[in-house]
Amino acid sequence: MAQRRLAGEDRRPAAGGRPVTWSAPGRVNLIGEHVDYAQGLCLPFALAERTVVEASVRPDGRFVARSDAERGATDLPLDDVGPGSPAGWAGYAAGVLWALREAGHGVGGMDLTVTATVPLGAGLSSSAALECAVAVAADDLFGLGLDRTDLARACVRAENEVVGAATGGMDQAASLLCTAGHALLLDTRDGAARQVPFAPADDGLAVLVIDTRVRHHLADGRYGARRSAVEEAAAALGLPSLRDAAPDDLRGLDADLLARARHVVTEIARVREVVDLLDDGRLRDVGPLLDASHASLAGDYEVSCAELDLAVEVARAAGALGARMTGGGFGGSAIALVPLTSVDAVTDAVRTAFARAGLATPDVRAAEPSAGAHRDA
Ligand code: GAF
Repeated sequence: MAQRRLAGEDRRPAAGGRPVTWSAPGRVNLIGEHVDYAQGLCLPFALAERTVVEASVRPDGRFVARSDAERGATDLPLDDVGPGSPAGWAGYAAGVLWALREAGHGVGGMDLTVTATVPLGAGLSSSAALECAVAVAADDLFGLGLDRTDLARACVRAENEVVGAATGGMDQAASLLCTAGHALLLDTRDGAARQVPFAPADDGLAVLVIDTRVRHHLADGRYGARRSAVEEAAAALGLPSLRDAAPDDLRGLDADLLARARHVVTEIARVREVVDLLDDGRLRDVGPLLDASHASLAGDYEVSCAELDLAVEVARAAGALGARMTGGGFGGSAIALVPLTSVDAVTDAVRTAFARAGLATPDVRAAEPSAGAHRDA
């Protein structure tokens, strides 16, 4: 499906021409969970699993999309794309074109065929991967010349306004800005990003991703309720966000808001500690911070579930240096930092524990810090 890139062809519209492909990765977040809508710090890295879009311009101004995961095509005039339309997975893709047009960019109809290796609903950002692949395709096909921050903004608007999921911006930034061999230190207050060298295998380690196969849906109420609580806590404290709140500042909040706010404040502090350790070449020492993150997400933030807790607990008992849920939670995936010598033992222990509990077999695989969105060669 991928075709060779010709020199100087990057921004040439392909109207009537042969289709080419763009792709964008899913991500795991090493730490900094549920803080991106509180102007916090996150530390995601891109997965090798990607969503590929074969795309071309449609001179008739229609948006037509097919996916290998669905029967049939979505086909509507681009003028009919907007909040709630089209419904379902195509809204993430069409929504990007809508957001680019809303921002005043000259985007027309597009034909898309989507093939994904990012598992859907696994908390690994399959939605952002689709949005970002479409964004880089549109940028190239319509010669927009936008930078990645502008593209990320359009992807977030697609998700917030067309799909109606009130997510923050971490996943889109990760999919567009991550580079191979690095984690991305993302400051969601001002969008500043720094590439932090991250190559677990060089330290004899692996980051295992354990997909519990419990599927979540971020457009449901629980994610939005957490976001509202965090905004309410900041307002009660008279702050624009919880970014600069200290644990002592939270006194006076009622018990529920206090717990939610305490997660955000402590999680941002943990990101700083992990980055300091990585900068010092001490990846082995981040395990306890991953554990503390999980405890905070499960206890104070209540976004874990029995299957994620089981994966984390069993991975640690079998030799992981630390483990936590990753992504939005309520299902999806956990990560475990594991010595290479213990990868098989941890994998087997998790699978066995799930089987004993009568649960579906989790998918367990090592994550390789990979490249962000690009046009395929
Ligand atoms: C989901 C959201 F899309 C992100 O914006 C982020 O809030 C994450 O959950 C939790 O850290 O992936």
